[in-house]
Amino acid sequence: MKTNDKLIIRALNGETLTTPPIWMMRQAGRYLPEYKATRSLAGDFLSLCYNPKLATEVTLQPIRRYDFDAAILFADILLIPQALGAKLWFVTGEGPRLSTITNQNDFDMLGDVENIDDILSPIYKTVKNLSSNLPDKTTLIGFAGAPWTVATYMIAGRGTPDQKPALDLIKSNQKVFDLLMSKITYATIHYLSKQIDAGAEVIKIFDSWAGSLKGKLFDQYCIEPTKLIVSELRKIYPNIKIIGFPRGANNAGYINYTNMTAVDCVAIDSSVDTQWAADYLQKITCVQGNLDQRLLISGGHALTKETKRIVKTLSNGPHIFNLGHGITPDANPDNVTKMIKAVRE
Ligand code: 1CP
Repeated sequence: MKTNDKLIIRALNGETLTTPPIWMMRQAGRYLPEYKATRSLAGDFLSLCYNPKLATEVTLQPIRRYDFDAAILFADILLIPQALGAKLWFVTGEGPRLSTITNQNDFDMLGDVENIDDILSPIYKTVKNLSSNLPDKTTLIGFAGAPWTVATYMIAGRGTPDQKPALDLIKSNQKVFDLLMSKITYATIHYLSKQIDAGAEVIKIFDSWAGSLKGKLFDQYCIEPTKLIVSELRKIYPNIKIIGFPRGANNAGYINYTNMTAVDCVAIDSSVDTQWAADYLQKITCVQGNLDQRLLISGGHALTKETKRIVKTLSNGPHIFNLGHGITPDANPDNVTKMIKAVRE
């Protein structure tokens, strides 16, 4: 099937479809027994990311089980910091840890953007594998973290509830903060170009912590770097489709982000009122979202009802059905089947 005939691409081209295409953030993950089995074969999470054969396998697992309309490359947003020379490891049950960047010295220790492929080339191999192994109708999504979200981890050395270390660095040493943002931005443009060269048909930019940027900071550090990434990619690949996810932005933030970055689709989290999204966002772009991922733990009638409500509310414009955030390890795989049935029937 030609890329333009695939359901996800049709929605991204602005078409209103009778049944929205569907995929799920973190669709390859710990809620699936087959994922856990492959992950233990790899040894640990990072070894899995850098093993093209096994990363291809876990990307394909949710496609086989659920027949989603898109596959998302199995990797992580924190591979860019690692490729730039930050130390990265995962603490079981806690999450990622990185060496921190808090001053000019730390920044100077980072490597050159030109050398990131020394670390990242296995990821391009995975994309290439996927490109030739996916079912004909399935769209291949590549991704990266947005510079702000990636910077919050590089500065704090871990995930934080309020991104305070990064917000503090903007105040205490904006020069180093800006240098870091710029380096991440150019590394991301390069990384995403290589994913597209290898066969990614759609790119998603995850700004998971966009919500902690308020006022002018949101424009400066969420919108501006994303806009640059989008425009640089389109110079090389005029037809590439891009989904942006400024999670936690307020309504005005979502609208400005959509208008200013020129993404083809905006992904909304579950705190966004679906009717508001239909009335305002969907008038200017394709909307992706926004089922509360917690419903996949509890399931039941509430899951079916809420799924149908979202599909109906967004049925008058281009829509890609998805969750408001990633599926959690305690979700029940059978509830995913239920959700898909509610979307497609
Ligand atoms: O133990 C394990 O198996 C690791 C769990 C896991 C998985 C499955 C991590 C660690 N990352 C991933 C894969 C992943 N991460 C994908 C693969 C594709 C898919 O969706 O199936 C993607 C797109 C990501 C993106 C990602 N990583 C984001 C952005 C999206 C989001 O969830 O907000 C972020 C913030 C990360 C960082 C990260 N990686 C892993 C964890 C536990 C975290 C979050 C840490 C924190 O809470 O701050």
